[in-house]
Amino acid sequence: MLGMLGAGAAGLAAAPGLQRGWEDFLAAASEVDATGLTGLLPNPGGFRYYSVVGSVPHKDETNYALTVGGLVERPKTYTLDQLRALPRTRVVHDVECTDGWRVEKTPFDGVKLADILDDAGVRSSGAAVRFTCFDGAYSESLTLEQARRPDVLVALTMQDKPITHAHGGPVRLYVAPMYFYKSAKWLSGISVTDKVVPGYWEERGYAVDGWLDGADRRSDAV
Ligand SMILES: Nc1nc2c(c(=O)[nH]1)N[C@H]1C(S)=C(S)[C@@H](COP(=O)(O)O)O[C@H]1N2
Ligand SMILES: [Mo]
Repeated sequence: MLGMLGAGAAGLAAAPGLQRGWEDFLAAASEVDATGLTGLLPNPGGFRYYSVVGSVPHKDETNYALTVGGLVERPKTYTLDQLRALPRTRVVHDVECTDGWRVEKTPFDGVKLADILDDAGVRSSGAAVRFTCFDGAYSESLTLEQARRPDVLVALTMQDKPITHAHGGPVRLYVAPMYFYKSAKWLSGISVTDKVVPGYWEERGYAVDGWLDGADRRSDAV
């Protein structure tokens, strides 16, 4: 671990312009950090980077795809350009992880999940939504009522910049009123189901309803 930190610091000193390299390094260090040492590094904006797998393929406009299926009338696959062309919504909310860190007033921008569900036409048997990721491991879930909130986004930007690979780009889910584990990174699949299928951390003890303290749980709340 210390070897990795040293190599990263040396790389930064040699090439201070390589922001993306530094972010990827921090992401990798954060994933294997059993010591908390990466918390001492200049972590951009107060975020930690999480992944449940060691490496995730990079995707961009040439190979990204978001598949929408399950209990819908019109299954569909979006390219990144198609997603970017849809009407956008900006949500500013505090991000909070169950590990205790938070980043206040973080802007996210993207397509309302509700719009994507409406485009697909949810069947009357649909009651929940399951999200899958191109890391090949993570998954998440929401009830249909939660999924239709106006503050739940298929996000394309974070802090008004394209979502970086380390933060789950090019496309991640953003569920503003819930703990950040609900905001699946590297989003690749949206499937309407007849009941909630617990996600990766939910199978390991996290609450399926990940409401933040003080969240307004009414379905039309923003
Ligand atoms: N695909 C995927 N999405 C994920 C996770 C993950 O490990 N893999 N971790 C979750 C958790 S617990 C948190 S706190 C946030 C962290 O997002 P960040 O790495 O952009 O800070 O992503 C959430 N979404
Ligand atoms: Mo988290």
